[in-house]
Amino acid sequence: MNTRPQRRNDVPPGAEPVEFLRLMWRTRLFEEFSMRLKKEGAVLGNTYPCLGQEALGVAALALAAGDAVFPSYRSRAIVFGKGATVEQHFREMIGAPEAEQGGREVFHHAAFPGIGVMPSSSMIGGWAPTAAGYALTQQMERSGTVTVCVIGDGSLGAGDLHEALNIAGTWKLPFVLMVENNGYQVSAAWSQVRAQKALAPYVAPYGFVTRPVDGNNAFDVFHSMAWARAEALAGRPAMLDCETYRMGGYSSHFGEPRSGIEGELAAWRARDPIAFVEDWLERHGGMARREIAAVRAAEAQAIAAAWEKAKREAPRRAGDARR
Ligand SMILES: Cc1ncc(C[n+]2csc(CCOP(=O)(O)OP(=O)(O)O)c2C)c(N)n1
Ligand SMILES: [Mg+2]
Repeated sequence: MNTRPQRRNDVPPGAEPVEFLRLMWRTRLFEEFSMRLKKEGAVLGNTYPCLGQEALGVAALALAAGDAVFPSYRSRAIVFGKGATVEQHFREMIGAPEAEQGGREVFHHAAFPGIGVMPSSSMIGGWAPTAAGYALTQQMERSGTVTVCVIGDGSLGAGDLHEALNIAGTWKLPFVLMVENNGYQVSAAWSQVRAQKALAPYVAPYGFVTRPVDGNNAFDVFHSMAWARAEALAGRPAMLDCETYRMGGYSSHFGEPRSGIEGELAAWRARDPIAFVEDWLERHGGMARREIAAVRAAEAQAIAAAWEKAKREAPRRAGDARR
């Protein structure tokens, strides 16, 4: 069942690497910004930063508009990749009247169904059965679209994940399981909670084709999702085992619960997914360093402007964390 194609580094047809960079900076800077707002007491919602895992969002750029994504709480990049905006996120965060869920949902669970971003859950793995159900609808309606269920590797221990995978594999649903395999669940390293780091060996027997992915390489992520989508549509549910690393804390309220990680953190920092694409753009993409720096600056400016706009839209809520 396992499919192990070569990892790929070439430019995917139809994709613009500079778009990869925009998406990754948007994610990183937005999460830095929202963590700062929380620290200042300007918002209630907590952030679960995907620092170091931003390249996984590029998977959204290999999807069709009608495809659905059920994200994890650390999947901000793929939510932005599907087209959710920073403004929409700020509206959720401050409970603006125009917010998609009226601001009643914690913003890391905010869904934007119109663009295929579906609801997550506080119960890890809890959204897998819902995602499989959505894929069943897609199959019955012959919609030609797929459902991507994103989970952290810690969800392997959740029973409902296995129920969903069993049915997705048996019924050959147009279902893609994308694992943010960062090797930790909160402070527990993978070796404390499972026998093998890779999740593919656990998922393949349910009837999935699987592929190991360098989750810090945006190009590999893009190719892999294009492959997985085609497989799932052809009646072969697919699983992407994306190896990556959480370079930041667990969340804005828990901070960093891991200890003794200095060595591995330094090693993964040297593999920063944003630096990887920036180097590629300089070496192969014909961009000067100042043009590359301008991408980041433009995203930072857009985020600050979106926050100012959100505050104007809902002046009674923004800046008042007690509500
Ligand atoms: C069913 C359930 N059990 C326990 C928890 C508590 N919990 C929250 S996050 C988490 C670990 C998740 O790890 P992982 O899925 O690897 O995500 P990561 O934080 O590494 O991105 C746990 C156990 C929960 N939310 N739901
Ligand atoms: Mg994890």
